[in-house]
Parts: sequence; C-alpha cells; structure tokens
Amino acid sequence: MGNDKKVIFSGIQPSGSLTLGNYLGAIKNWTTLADEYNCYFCIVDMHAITVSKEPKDLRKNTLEVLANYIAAGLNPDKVTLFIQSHVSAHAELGWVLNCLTYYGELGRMTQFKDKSKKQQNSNITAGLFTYPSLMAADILLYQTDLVPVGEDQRQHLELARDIAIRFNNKYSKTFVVPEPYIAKIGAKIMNLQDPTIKMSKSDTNDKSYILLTDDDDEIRRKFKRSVTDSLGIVKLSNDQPGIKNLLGIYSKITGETIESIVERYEGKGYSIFKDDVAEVVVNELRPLRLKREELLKNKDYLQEVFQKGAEKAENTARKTLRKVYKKVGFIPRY
Ligand code: ATP
Ligand code: LTN
Repeated sequence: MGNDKKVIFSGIQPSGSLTLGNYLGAIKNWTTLADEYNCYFCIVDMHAITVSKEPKDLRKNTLEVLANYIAAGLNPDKVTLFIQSHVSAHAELGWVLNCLTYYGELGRMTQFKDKSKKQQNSNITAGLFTYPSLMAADILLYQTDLVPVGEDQRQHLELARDIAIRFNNKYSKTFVVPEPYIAKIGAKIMNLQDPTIKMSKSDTNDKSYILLTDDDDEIRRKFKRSVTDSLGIVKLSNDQPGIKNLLGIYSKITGETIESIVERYEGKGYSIFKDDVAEVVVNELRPLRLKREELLKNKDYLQEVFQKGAEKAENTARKTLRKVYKKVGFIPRY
C-alpha cells in the first residue's frame, strides 16, 4: 500500500441489517476510492453497544456488514477491512480524547439528542453521550485525511476536527486534521414513510426503509407504498420531499442527471415512476444480495479477512497511540 497515498477512514455500526441509505450514502462511494487512497473501512461494534443490543444479533450483524463491504466491491487485498473491538487502541485513544472533549460540545450533538429522545430517559448511557469522542479516536488513529460519510455525520466530523486541533495546540502537532467527504447526491436518503427524516436501520417501522436483505418483491412493495404527495408531477422541489427522495435514489444508482429523469417522466403518473425506481433498486441490490449470501456461508474466509485487517490496522494505530501517550505525559512501560 503506497505510503504517499492520502488516507481514508470510515465505518458503519452493526446495529441491524444495512439500509439503502447506508449503501448509497456510504459504501457505494467507498468503492470508487479504493485505488486512489489508502483506505480503512471499519465495522464499529463498540459504537453499536451505545444502545442496548442482543449479543447474538450483534455477532450476526457484524459478519453481515463485513460481507456487505466485500459484496459491494471492497477488495480486502486493496483496502483494510476490520472490526473496531479487535484494535484496542480505539478504546485507549477514545479515553484520552474523552478527557479533551467538553460536556457542552457532546450535549449539542443532534444524533445524541435524537437517539436519547428515543431511549426511555433513564436508559441513556454515558457511551451514547461520548460516542463522538470514540468516533474521533477511530479517525485520528490513522492520520486520516478524508472521511466519506452521509450528511448526518457532518456534525460529528466537525467535532473530530475540533478535538484534533485542540490536541495539536495543547501538546504539539500530532494528528492530521480530517476533512469530511460528502457526496452531492445520495448523502441523505430519506425514510419512505416520512420523507422529512432520514432512512435509518434502527427505525421501528419496517416499511420506512429498504434493507439490503429485502428480496425483489419486498423492495417493489415498499416503493409502491412509499409516501409522496398529491401534486402528481415528477419534479425536483422541496415541497415534494417524497418525490425528491425517489429522484435522488434513481440518479445516484443510474448516474443519470435529475433534470434528464424529470424530463422523461413529464406527464407520467407517480405509479410508473415508483415502479421504475423500484426496478433500478432491485437490479442494483440483487447481485449484492447473492454475493453476500455466498460470503456468509464461508465464515473461514470472513475470519481470514478480519484477522488480516486487524493486523494492518493495529500497526498504524499503535504508532499514533504511542505518540499520544508520550505527549500526554504517560510513562512508557519499556
Ligand atoms: P442507526 O439507525 O443504527 O443509527 P444508521 O442507519 O443511521 O444507523 P450508521 O451506521 O450510523 O447508520 O451509518 C453508517 C453510514 O451510513 C454513515 O456514513 C452514515 O452517514 C450513512 N447513512 C446512514 N443513513 C443514511 C441515509 N439515510 N442516507 C445517506 N447516508 C446514510
Ligand atoms: N458515527 C458513524 C459511524 C462511525 C464512523 C466512525 C464513521 C463511527 N466511527 C469513523 C466515519 C468515521 C455513523 O455513521 N453513525
């Protein structure tokens, strides 16, 4: 792996089966970056336990996310694919950064506000609150230049940058200050039942999202029932968030511009448009589903991939952590 290449880091929580939002907002973009950058793609299982998880579901989802990464075209010989809890430097740097992150900053994070509203009040964990400093540790350990994520992660990225700058100013230059890398189209795929909020794998309404595990007919059914509006004109408008979302999905997958799609559907009803969007999605996800199912039958191969990935990640992460410990004033053991 060329040392002169810029570094990319990103991650997904194994908090359920992945959605079309995770695929279009994150993984699909990552596959285009593998040649040009030194890429680390992580499965952030430590972030997933910030809300309560059944151990057996977490295990299953972790392997499923890894299989999805590979099935979508991330080649483990070219990029580093690994599981966060396998590299203990994440927890260790996370602690140091917790001690540099302010209570007020964490309290302003919209993801924390949204997720803590969904929990019963008494069950909001300290882990959910300090989630962003662990995320900063993930990124800063690898001297990351760019972080490809969906729009919802912009605020966390800003905080990671602030923490990096704060550390560098206090102890001297240690971390590269990372930049967000957010695509113009597909960065926020919306909920199919309420197109004013983002599609999320932890939503309780299963009609609100397309899962990468949904079969062809389920995908068609969910698009048919997706909430739009009563205008009946396919065009790009903020007053038509449902149609705007479908246009974004269609454009992101086919590469066709929104203008050209709008032109083609002039005078046609929503029902034809919805069916066509569904077909585009079905054709995109079918090969991915088949490949993932095949990979999941070969657990030995998946284990080989995550072991090799953890080794590579650990090498880099340890170097950064050693520097950090020294600068903070911890006495080295050897
Ligand atoms: P959860 O519902 O458990 O919070 P999530 O579905 O929001 O999870 P994450 O694991 O938090 O997914 O996110 C993984 C990646 O997918 C991130 O880069 C995030 O920005 C992106 N992402 C998640 N949802 C969407 C969406 N609806 N549109 C575009 N990108 C998304
Ligand atoms: N918070 C992210 C997941 C995540 C992440 C990261 C993304 C954890 N660590 C580091 C990019 C870089 C989310 O998508 N909810």
